Amino acid sequence: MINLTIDGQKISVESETTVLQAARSIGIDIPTLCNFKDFTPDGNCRMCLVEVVGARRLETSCSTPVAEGMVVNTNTTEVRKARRFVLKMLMSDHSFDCVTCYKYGCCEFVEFSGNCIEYDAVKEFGTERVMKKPIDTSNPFYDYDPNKCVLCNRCIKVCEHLQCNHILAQCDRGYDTTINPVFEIPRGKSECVSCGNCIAVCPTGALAPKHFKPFVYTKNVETICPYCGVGCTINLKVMDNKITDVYSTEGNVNDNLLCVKGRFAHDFVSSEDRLTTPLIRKNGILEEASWDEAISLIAEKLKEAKADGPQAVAGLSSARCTNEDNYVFQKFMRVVGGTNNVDHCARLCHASTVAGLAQSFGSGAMTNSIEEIDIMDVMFVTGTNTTETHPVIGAKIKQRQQNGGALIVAEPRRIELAKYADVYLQIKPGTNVPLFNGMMRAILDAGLEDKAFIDKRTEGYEAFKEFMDTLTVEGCAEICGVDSEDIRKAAILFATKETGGIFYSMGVTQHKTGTDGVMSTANLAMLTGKIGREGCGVNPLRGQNNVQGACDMGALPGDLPGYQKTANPEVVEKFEKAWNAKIPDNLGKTVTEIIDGVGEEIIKFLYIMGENPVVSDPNTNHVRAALEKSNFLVVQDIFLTETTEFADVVLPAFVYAEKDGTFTNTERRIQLLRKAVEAPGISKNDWEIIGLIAKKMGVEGFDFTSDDEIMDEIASVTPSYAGVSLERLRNGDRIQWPCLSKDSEGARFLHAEKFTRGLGAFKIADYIPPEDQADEEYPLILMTGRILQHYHSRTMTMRTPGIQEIAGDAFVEINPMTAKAYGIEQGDFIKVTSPRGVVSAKARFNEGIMETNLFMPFHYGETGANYLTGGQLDPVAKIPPFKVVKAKICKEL
Ligand SMILES: Nc1nc2c(c(=O)[nH]1)N[C@H]1C(S)=C(S)[C@@H](COP(=O)(O)OP(=O)(O)OC[C@H]3O[C@@H](n4cnc5c(=O)[nH]c(N)nc54)[C@H](O)[C@@H]3O)O[C@H]1N2
Ligand SMILES: Nc1nc2c(c(=O)[nH]1)N[C@H]1C(S)=C(S)[C@@H](COP(=O)(O)OP(=O)(O)OC[C@H]3O[C@@H](n4cnc5c(=O)[nH]c(N)nc54)[C@H](O)[C@@H]3O)O[C@H]1N2
Ligand SMILES: [Mo]
Repeated sequence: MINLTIDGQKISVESETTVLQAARSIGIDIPTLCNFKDFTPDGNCRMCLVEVVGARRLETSCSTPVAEGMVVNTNTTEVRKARRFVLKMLMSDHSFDCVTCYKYGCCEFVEFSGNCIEYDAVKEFGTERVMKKPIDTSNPFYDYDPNKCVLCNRCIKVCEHLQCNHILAQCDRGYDTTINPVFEIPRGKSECVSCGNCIAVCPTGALAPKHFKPFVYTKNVETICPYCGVGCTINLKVMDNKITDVYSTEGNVNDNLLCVKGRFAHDFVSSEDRLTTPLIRKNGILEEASWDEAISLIAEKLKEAKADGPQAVAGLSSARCTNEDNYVFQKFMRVVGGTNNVDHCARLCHASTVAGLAQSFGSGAMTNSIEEIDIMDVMFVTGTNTTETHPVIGAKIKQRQQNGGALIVAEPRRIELAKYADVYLQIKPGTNVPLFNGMMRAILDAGLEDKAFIDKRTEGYEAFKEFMDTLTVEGCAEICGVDSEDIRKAAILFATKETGGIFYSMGVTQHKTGTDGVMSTANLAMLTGKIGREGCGVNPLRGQNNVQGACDMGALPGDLPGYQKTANPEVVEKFEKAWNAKIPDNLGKTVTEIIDGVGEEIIKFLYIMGENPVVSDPNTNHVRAALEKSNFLVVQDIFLTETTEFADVVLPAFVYAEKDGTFTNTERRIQLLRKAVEAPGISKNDWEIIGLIAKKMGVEGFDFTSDDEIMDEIASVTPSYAGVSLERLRNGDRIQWPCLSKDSEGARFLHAEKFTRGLGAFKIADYIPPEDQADEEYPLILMTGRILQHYHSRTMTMRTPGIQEIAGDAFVEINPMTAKAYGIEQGDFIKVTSPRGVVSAKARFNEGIMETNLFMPFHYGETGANYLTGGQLDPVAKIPPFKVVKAKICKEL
């Protein structure tokens, strides 16, 4: 500890502290512009000058370390004079068009200037230079006005240390200095990912979104982002019932970071295309109808279908909707529909995780918290393009890597994270199981298994070890198409670090062997004792904003809320009592089985809430043919979609910004939505609509009047949510399930003392090749997935012009060598054919993809990759093999 005196107060602080930090720790405020989270304190703005007694000149407190016996004065006449000079210089170069500025009413610079009237700083250096520098308007979402820039470098720091994109630097010298992408490439043409995190930290309006409304006129509402499962907190600025801007704040899951969708893609909320009234198909055309008509028709058709028995009714719930919506939906299906045929997109997503981790650990959820990334010594990332699909988690992984964490990446494509990896394994698609087995073999060969952990916490090790003894690292490496030495390197790196986490997503789950892949992640974690401790765990990154919640709420064919099994008579009895109704005890149908059932005309009534299976399910030709035959289809959405083309009734629902209620993010955190705008037309809350149908059917138990009431019922029947209430969340409690009581905050990481199932189970998973193998007719393997800018079937993202500008067209990623062999140039249309269908899209060259592979995003409806997908499901999880599709290509003439 170091002792010093600041403004007459004696304090002692840690030795690494700066004078600025020391002063702030005792509540002395020193003005600064360039200081940002104490990153590379560079004394750049010189606002934080202080007097250090005995020093020859004033020192910048942000870059001066404390020293024993130091005496500091922060507010002397000389200090004030110096700060006044700094401010005068900055003001002389600043364009003061404040009333039209983005930061009008919330400008840190003006705030200082205001405070610094105290410093008596007036503009007295002339203004000829002001407003002369060209504004960079090249980015579709935001502008940079160098005439308002105070060169504080915060944007450079956020890009470098938090987003870890490293594109910005000070360019030019003296009065011409600006901050730009290196080589002064315009932002719109640079590697900028448009996260806008630089806007979030800019003290002035130099960085500002296009089309903003000044802050002072807006209402600000804090809620949760509706896109991916990270669950970022966003603040909506609302004016005239429209979201005019989104900003982020410190704290919360995302700690001020957002991605391009979270910050800029909310135009869809107030889109003219929103559904505003119920629609009923009459003579082939969807016509406006009243709620009464629509609800009566649905109730009548549901009664008819029920007369055919419970197999005739089915529902797809929604990971886009709240916990409250999902709870009410599955309860409706079971109590009113009399069926367990209820499922949702998790089936196409992390069904393998739910099935696999349930067998290995007893529960299928991310075991760590996002914040634990900061303390992981090694991160093993596989089958997740994290920086595009969970961008804020991707940024945190990059941050940790920059701060000394080791990184292993195994991916068929050289994704962004591969750039930073200590070991990058470019495995063939469909070879996750041999990759994990090879790593585990290498760990056993080196004697690095955690024997104590295996003895104390696991079972099934003997048989597992026997199986491992039949494998060699070389044999596994050959299947994966990588060097065995690289597998060894990765294995030893993972095993020898004290803490470490595995991160995975669709590249592991969406295979015929998805469940085996997931159990392999669990095997590796247990073998190395990297589970159940802080900073150690298995982390399936859940995809949708509320897919964790939709699963938790029991929108699954074999699970009631809280994964209580429909097959367990005690569970069924408990719910029958709670719901005062008979409920089915069988295993219902899954997403793909439901679509098949509709095609086979076994299912006569299908209710889809917030899903777009015509774009997102495998084998689009098959899905279209099935829905063509549908007897009665209800679609409850916020837009007309490819799926509503087949609907008999379309119901208009509220969207996230119009809702209260909760989403549960990927780290099991239950988070509160707050209504920000009024919904269009006569649309209604999702759960309210379901309640109306139940009422029409004469069934009680659905007359909820608020999300609070629904969550109270959820808590009463779901042990892991027992302590949750909306009131607690409103009061600022942070809760991650399992939350067993009202005074519990839940668990930061899972399986601490024991696994949910007691002992962790080693599971043998041998390599089973994917169904689709390249052959003479189909010589290439196509993978499908996502890109940063678009979200699934694009109903939301395609309504943001900037997103369309960057990512308007469908494309096929192809290695330039492969393209050359087919005479294909960048931008040419490629016709891609698989055994299931044909689509055309533009060629996009990517040297980071193997010559034998292709990659297509599945976002683009008409040219959708899902015309090509299909094939054998994983036998346990029933997930389709979206990641391995055999294909042939030719240049489209
Ligand atoms: N921008 C954006 N973000 C999203 C979404 C979105 O639509 N857009 N959707 C959300 C949802 S619901 C989900 S589930 C997540 C999905 O997030 P991710 O799983 O990260 O996304 P994908 O692009 O489907 O697939 C990830 C990677 O798997 C790799 N891969 C393919 N085959 C294999 C293989 O055999 N082994 C391994 N190890 N890797 C393989 C691909 O190269 C690809 O880069 O994203 C969520 N976030
Ligand atoms: N080829 C290929 N196919 C895939 C995948 C892949 O990697 N490759 N990934 C799969 C995965 S992981 C997933 S999760 C699925 C996603 O598949 P889907 O869930 O079908 O895709 P979304 O486009 O997200 O559909 C959500 C729908 O809900 C609507 N919506 C949004 N908010 C609300 C709301 O508050 N209320 C209501 N009622 N509706 C709302 C949207 O307008 C949209 O129509 O796709 C799967 N399909
Ligand atoms: Mo997903």
